[in-house]
Amino acid sequence: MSMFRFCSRKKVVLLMWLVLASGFAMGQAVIPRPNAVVKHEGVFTGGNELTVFSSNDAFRSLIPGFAESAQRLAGLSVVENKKAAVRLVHNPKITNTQGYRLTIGPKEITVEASTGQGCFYGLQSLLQLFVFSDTPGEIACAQIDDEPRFGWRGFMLDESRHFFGVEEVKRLLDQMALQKLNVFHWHLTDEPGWRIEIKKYPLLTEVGGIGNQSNRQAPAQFYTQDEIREIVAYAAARFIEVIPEIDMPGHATAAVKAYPDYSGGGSERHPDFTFNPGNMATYAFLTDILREVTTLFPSQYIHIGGDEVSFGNQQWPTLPGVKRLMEEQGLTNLVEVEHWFLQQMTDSVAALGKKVIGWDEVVSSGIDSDKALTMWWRHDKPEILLQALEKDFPVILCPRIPLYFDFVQIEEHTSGRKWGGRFAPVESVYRFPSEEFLPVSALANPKVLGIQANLWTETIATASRLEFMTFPRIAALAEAAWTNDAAKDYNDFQQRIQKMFQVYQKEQIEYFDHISGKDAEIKGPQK
Ligand code: TNX
Repeated sequence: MSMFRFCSRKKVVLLMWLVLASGFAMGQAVIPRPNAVVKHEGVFTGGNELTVFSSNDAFRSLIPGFAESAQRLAGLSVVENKKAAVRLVHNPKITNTQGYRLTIGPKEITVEASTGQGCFYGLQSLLQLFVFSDTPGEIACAQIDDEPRFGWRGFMLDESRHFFGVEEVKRLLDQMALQKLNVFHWHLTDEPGWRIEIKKYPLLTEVGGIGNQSNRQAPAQFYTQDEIREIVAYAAARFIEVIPEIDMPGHATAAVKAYPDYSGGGSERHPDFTFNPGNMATYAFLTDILREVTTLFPSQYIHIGGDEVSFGNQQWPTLPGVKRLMEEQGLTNLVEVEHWFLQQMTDSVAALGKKVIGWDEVVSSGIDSDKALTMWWRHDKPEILLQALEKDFPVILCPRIPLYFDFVQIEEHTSGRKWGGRFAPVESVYRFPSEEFLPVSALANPKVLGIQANLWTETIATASRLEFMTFPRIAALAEAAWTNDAAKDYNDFQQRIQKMFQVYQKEQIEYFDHISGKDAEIKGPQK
């Protein structure tokens, strides 16, 4: 009897613990996990209708977007009403421009922030609480004080290798916004295709837009300038900055297919891979292009690539213009020519009033770190990251391992990359950044502005495949970018992500269920 009683008490304790734990998880079913949550007694019960109000114009302008998402994801109808349950309040004391305070009382909810962006993030947290609630319209009382670990929380999409189009990009932006990601880096030019309309050089898209990684003859696909503006505005409404990348002097194949005068040749594997750095007209051509690009993107940055030039600069020494340039400038090898090219283009970009972003190859190019930012991608070269920081470059961390989403997610996946047997499981994305992936001294360096995942699409031909490679790793990325180590907890994330799977299902987003590990097909959808 007493033994039985002991057992049952143990069971009761266990049960209570489970209820508390699930309540705790429920109260915080937000991704990325907020940095500080204090739970209060009681629940807010609003039913199916939620009234919202703000006397601040910037905050008020966020209500329609919130209403649309709340309807779609939580079945809540949001109406603006002066006597509102949810109030959006301007609070200048919240010093982090991306931070917010969300207070949930039994009758009233307030979102406080000092900027529209902070308010938007408070609303995303609130939205998720409603979406994940088991009883519609009901959420636990709490106070959440939250701000991001990193100001830059990015995602890159390569649309040169394969093109996905406006609707898919908007779907991605929606998901980024829900998880508080705020930079969309758009890789628009590369070997297979040029994807951005440039009025002054129409052949870039008419000719350069033809083909993709799977089919060299595919009809031209690209974004018109109107479509670019539409995407930039769509992103801006979600506090996402769009940064275009026009890759140079390598990865230029599509451009020089359209305008062969500017070709610097290539290699057997990468024919016509480069722009000609010895032709002075190349600089005017590229500057014209960048000038048009700057009119489309309000970002202070333009990404000019700068990566992997050695894949196709073998013909440079044979070009008369390059020989002349080397003589005149006293350049002794091809790397110096490449650096000279990058210096010219950095100055062009500076003259256009923008800053350059370059892949980590630019760190040793002699460009001025005041005019540039670099993205550390070569995970096997930690010394380059340290050099970048020593030279005072602002840095974004996006090392292949674990932040390249064209790498597979589990050993058994076969379509996608591996590097010396390594790949990019959800958990490793979640653990980033840590000593496991980069030198300790870089971890706490304020020059590191943020982190980013990059989705290269050589092996990704369709939207469903794109989504399969992106979800749920993008959620792990968002938490890695937003949440401080003290509040990060992978086991807890594993609980919350299952709620997020329901959102993916609702939105018909293809995703990899890394928890059950089961897929319709273990390789993931090929189409
Ligand atoms: C390296 S990252 C590249 C891309 C490829 C990618 C494939 C970088 C700057 N260059 O051109 O698509 O690897 O993982």
